[in-house]
Amino acid sequence: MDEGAFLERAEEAAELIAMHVELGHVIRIISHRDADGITAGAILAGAVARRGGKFQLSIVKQLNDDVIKELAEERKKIYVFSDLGSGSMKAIESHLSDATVVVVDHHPPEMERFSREGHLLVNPVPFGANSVRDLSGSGVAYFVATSLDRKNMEFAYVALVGAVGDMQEIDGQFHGMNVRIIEEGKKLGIVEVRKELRLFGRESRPLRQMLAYATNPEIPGITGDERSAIEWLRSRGFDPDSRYWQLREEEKRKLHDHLILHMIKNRAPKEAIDRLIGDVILSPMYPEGDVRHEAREFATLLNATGRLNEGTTGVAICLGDEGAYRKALRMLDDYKKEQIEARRFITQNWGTAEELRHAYVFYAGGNIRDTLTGIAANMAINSGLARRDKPVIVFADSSEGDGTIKGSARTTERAVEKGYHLGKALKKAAEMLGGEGGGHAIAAGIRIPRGKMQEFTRIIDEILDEQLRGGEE
Ligand SMILES: [Mn+2]
Repeated sequence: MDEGAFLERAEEAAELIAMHVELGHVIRIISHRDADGITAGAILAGAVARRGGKFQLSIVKQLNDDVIKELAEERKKIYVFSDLGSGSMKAIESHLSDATVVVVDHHPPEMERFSREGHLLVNPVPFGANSVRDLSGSGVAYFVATSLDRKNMEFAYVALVGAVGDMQEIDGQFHGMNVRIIEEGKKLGIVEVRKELRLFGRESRPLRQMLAYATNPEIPGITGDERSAIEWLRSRGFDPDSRYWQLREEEKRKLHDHLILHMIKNRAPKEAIDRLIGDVILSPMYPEGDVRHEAREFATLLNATGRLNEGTTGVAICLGDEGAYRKALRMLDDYKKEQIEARRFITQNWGTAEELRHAYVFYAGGNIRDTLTGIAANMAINSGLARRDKPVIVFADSSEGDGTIKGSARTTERAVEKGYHLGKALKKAAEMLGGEGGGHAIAAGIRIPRGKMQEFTRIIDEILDEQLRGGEE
């Protein structure tokens, strides 16, 4: 990718924001509500504050015409969208024509650039970046922030938490401009990268749960079975109640070796074994055992705040607010319980999933919260309910009680390599069914009227079939 040209664009964005700060305008920040969006919003807000400016920040589930129209009614001089906006460029141009707009994002954009003066797209994709691995929304925000003031390099760790939240290192290592953020963070002494076990729970879970709850990758015979995890650990000389961070370096290495051996013996796929040990991002700003010490746990905490409509609490945590952190820990507890319920539901009812030629479609009704459909779809893949080369789409009734259903589609790198692009597929299906949809090749979402479920099932198979035959965009 052309990093130089991208950084010039980030510089332009910084100049626009700085100018509005000088004019005393409120910088209106709108960011996505996942970990990447929350960190992106926090970095931009922190940068504006450092500059002595005022900001107003909202964390939103998605950007659509209605949201943009509402924002337009605020009549702000400048709007900054982060981790979203690239898919709504035309709507932004038409509804926010009088304002300055900066879109700080990494999703594939509708157009290479805005046609309107005063509207600026900062997005690495037109410069040749891969949106799912080279830079996240928080990373784009980081480069805008560091263009405003080099001191904003102190957000390097927060930016990487966003990247991890978006699973940019899904294959076990970081790529593209993420590497540059790591280097800058290391230089400042606030980021550390270690080759460690990449399972969730390094700081907060006892080993028995770190292994038994492992979903990415799954550990054959251990995932989903805490008793066998305890047994497995004891027989190899580990205390099942200790935490990964408490192990000495040689103990960690011993654990890695045993796990890899176990995976090979149980014929786990090579890609799963490769993902097991890899880059783990830590920050010495926080003590061992603190959720914020490791990027994946930090990202999960932020995701939880977003899903519980407490995204601004997540932003406060990124900006160092201890009270917000305590509050979020309590929320995370509840959130974990819901995930376990969702997992149980999908496992017990997978028989009702409809298996098409190109996808599985599972309808959970009101049994899974609509914000957990993506997690449920990933569970179906990672626990072996679904074939890995076939996308999974999980639907649940909308919590808004508006007669719509919300679906999340998930799949694997392997399926994407075959030619599937879930974001494009759901966007097209939604257009045909009077809903809305879109996202990445590997993960996407859709909302449609409940009565259109049958029709959806029919057309999604055709759309995916078309994609494999390379017929269409
Ligand atoms: Mn993102």
